[in-house]
Amino acid sequence: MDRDRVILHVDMDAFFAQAEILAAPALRGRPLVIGGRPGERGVVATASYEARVYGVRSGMSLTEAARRCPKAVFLPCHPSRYFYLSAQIRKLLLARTPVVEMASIDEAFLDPGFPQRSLEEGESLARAIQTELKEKLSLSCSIGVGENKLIAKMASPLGKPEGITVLSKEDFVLRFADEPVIALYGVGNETARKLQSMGIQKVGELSSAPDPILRIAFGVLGPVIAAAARGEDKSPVVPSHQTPEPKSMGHEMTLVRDEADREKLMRVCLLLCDEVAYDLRSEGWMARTIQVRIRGSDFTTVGRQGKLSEPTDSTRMIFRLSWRHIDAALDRKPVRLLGVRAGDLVRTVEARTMDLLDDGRGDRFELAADHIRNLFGHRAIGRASLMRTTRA
Ligand code: TTP
Ligand code: MG
Repeated sequence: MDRDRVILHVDMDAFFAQAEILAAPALRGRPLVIGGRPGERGVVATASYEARVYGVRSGMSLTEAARRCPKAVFLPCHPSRYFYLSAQIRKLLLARTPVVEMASIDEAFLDPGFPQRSLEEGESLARAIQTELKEKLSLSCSIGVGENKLIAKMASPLGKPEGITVLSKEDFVLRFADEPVIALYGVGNETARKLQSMGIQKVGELSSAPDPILRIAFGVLGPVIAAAARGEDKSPVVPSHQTPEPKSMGHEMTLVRDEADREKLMRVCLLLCDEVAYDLRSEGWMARTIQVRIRGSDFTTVGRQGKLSEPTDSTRMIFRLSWRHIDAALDRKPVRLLGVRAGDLVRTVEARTMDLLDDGRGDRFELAADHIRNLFGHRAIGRASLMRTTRA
């Protein structure tokens, strides 16, 4: 068989929902909607397959999801859990094959570099990976196997959930010929509209469209889109670079005016701690030490460091220690810059059990605030006491 490569595309099934089930196993088998509570303004991040039966989909409003499936359990997102699991998945895949490209938080392309380039070999590797993810991480996934990234990526959803789909190029052409062009990986709304205006509706029609016409409409990309419609794709699996683990996370703020007012400085400190704690929570870290930096109007800089009583990602705890050190270092001189840095980091899941929901009210507020920030942007929410602080 004249085949260049065998590529696998691994994609977790209802990823955020599975992560929530790991944190609270009693949820298994129930219709779950992840993204927030029914009355909230946000949208569904994902739904378990039990909820999808009722027509609940990613991107749908929470209100619509509640209408379609009133008995579903609605949960907010917990990004630190998902980042942590994603790193575990990556580690497991890297142990199986050297070239792993994490394409998003829950999907990866693998290039096992098989010398025989047989799809059968790809299928048995897929089966081994699926079993290992289930046994070691209790996660189910679906895997597409094909001779390039395009085919593997378009094959993996076909068997969801818990499926393995192997497609040869010939299978691919047959399977997608009658699908609308938007079904083709890489073709977005804009391209699809343009193709439609040219009378090209289906993948099959695109595969035989003349290159010169496509070139006029899409430039050099024209022939590439047509090749994709024929199941051709030469793009390599690019190993995701291992982002080095951070040693610390910090924020600094130069004040609009040099400031001596203690209450205003306290608000700036709270804002900085809120940002540091948000970063920690988003990436799944807890800090064991805090460093603060205070620069006076005369540019003299003082640094202080303190140890937290236990690892934390809580704004409240980080603020308490940071402010104690900043306050002790203030000497009536106007301040030009404040900085807060969290150090000696430890992974959240190693620092405490997975269930963050059962924590105190303060933490619950912080998780809810993180969720709103993720949906509406970083400046969408703050503590009431921060509202009057302006950023330099
Ligand atoms: P997907 O892999 O697209 O979806 P999924 O894993 O939930 O379900 P499946 O693959 O079985 O169809 O996305 C991975 C995660 O990304 C998903 O669990 C939640 C998140 N996500 C959003 O937050 N918003 C979205 O619109 C989508 C599509 C996903
Ligand atoms: Mg998925």
